[in-house]
Amino acid sequence: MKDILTAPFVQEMMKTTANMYRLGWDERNGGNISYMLETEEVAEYLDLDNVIRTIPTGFDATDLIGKIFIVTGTGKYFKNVEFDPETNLGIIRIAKDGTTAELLWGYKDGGRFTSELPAHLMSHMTRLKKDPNHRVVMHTHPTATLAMTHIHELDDKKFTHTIWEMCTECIVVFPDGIGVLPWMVCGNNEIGIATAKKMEEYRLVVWGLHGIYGAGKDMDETFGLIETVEKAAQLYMSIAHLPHLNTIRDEELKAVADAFGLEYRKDFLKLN
Ligand code: 2HA
Ligand code: ZN
Repeated sequence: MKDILTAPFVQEMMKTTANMYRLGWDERNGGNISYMLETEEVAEYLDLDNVIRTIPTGFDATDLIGKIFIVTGTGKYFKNVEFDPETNLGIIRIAKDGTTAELLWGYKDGGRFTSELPAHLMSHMTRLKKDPNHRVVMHTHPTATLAMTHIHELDDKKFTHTIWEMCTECIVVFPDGIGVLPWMVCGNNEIGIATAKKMEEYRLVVWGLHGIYGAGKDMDETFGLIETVEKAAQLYMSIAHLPHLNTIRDEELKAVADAFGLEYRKDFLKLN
């Protein structure tokens, strides 16, 4: 059996959480990541018959029975993951009943997965139906994106349009746009259901006055989606109060999307 700490998926979780912490997005225990793994890949590092303990999830994830995830722990700090992955991360498998997680590794201090597991697993279920290559759900509190939710209307179309207008690459990176939820209580099934519903249309979901969710086929793609929104939000926050002499017009957004041959949310542009 190989050393789990050398596994690429553990290393990726360590590097990504450290990176996000240093960007200032994940203060204290803010943020959480879940990453669906291949069973054969995990079997190189862990005895899959050895369940350390079982933890109820509090909701039904029948579609994910038998699937294995590496997930950040509840109450754990991103800044600490790289120094003690076995306490701050866990590897869980969704048990045959669909409502229990079998712990295969981690949460060494008796801990458990993030309180946002409902939003994560429900989003995984939704995105897997859209894209069989989907693997990662990431939640974080990027500063400018959050700031923008204080001063901008929380509407999918309006929010996406403003972000798209900030820099040329945005419509290329997320032609499917951004879903936006109003402020809601976090950590429960209700926000999980609302997030997963938005994930039917979008790989990015902003939680008003809280943060953002991203979904993608690997860590880089998912991080890159969020990073690009955050960059645009930084631009918005630096110019929103200034006179605007130039902007990317809707015909120009269309021209970029067409040049890259992208399916984009045409209804999010004001073209007639
Ligand atoms: O895990 O970010 O939304 C802490 C959070 C909750
Ligand atoms: Zn959060």
